[in-house]
Amino acid sequence: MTPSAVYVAIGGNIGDVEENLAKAVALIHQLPTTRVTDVSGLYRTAPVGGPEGQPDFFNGAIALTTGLEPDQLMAALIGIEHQLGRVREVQDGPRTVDLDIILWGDLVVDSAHTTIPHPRMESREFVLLPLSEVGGSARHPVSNLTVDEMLSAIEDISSPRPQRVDFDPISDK
Ligand code: PH2
Ligand code: MG
Ligand code: MG
Repeated sequence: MTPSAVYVAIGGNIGDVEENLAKAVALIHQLPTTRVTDVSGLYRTAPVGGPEGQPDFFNGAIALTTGLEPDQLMAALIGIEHQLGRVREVQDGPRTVDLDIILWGDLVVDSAHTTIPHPRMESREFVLLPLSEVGGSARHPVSNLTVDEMLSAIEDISSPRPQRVDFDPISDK
C-alpha cells in the first residue's frame, strides 16, 4: 500500500528561525520509517493573534511519508520542538519552532493529543500559501476542497504577498 502524503506546517519567530527550521526538517527526516519528500520556501508573515508587537514569523510546509501512527508522529514533533528550545508560552505568542500536522491523506483524527486536519488551516494564509507549493492539490477530507481552492477562498489575503526565501534543508530528498 502506498503510504498517505502527510503535510506538516513549520514556523517560528524567535532566534535564528531559518536555522532552527532547517534542523527541525533534518530531524523529521531522521525519524523512524519517515522521509521528507518535499519542502516549500519560507514566507515572512505578519503574526496572527498573540501579544501585540511580536516579531514576524517565517512559515513553510513539508510533505512526508511515514510508517508512524498520527499520535506517534505528533509526539515526535513535540519532542523536536522541545529539543530546539521551545518552552512553555502564551497562546499564539512567540515560539522558536512550531510543527503542526495539517493533512494526512483522507484521515480524520480527533484524539486527546491530535486533531487532523488542523482545525484552523482553512482560514490561515500563513499555512496555505507555503502548503500550496508542496500540496496544492491535496484535498481536505471533510470539505473536499483542495489547498489551492482554500487559498483562493481566503478573503483578506495579504497584499503584497509575503516575501519568500528559498529553503532547501535536505539534499537527498
Ligand atoms: N502561529 C500561531 C499564531 N500566529 N502567525 C503567523 N504569521 N505564523 C504562525 O505560524 C502563527 C501565527 C500559532 O501557532
Ligand atoms: Mg501552530
Ligand atoms: Mg503547534
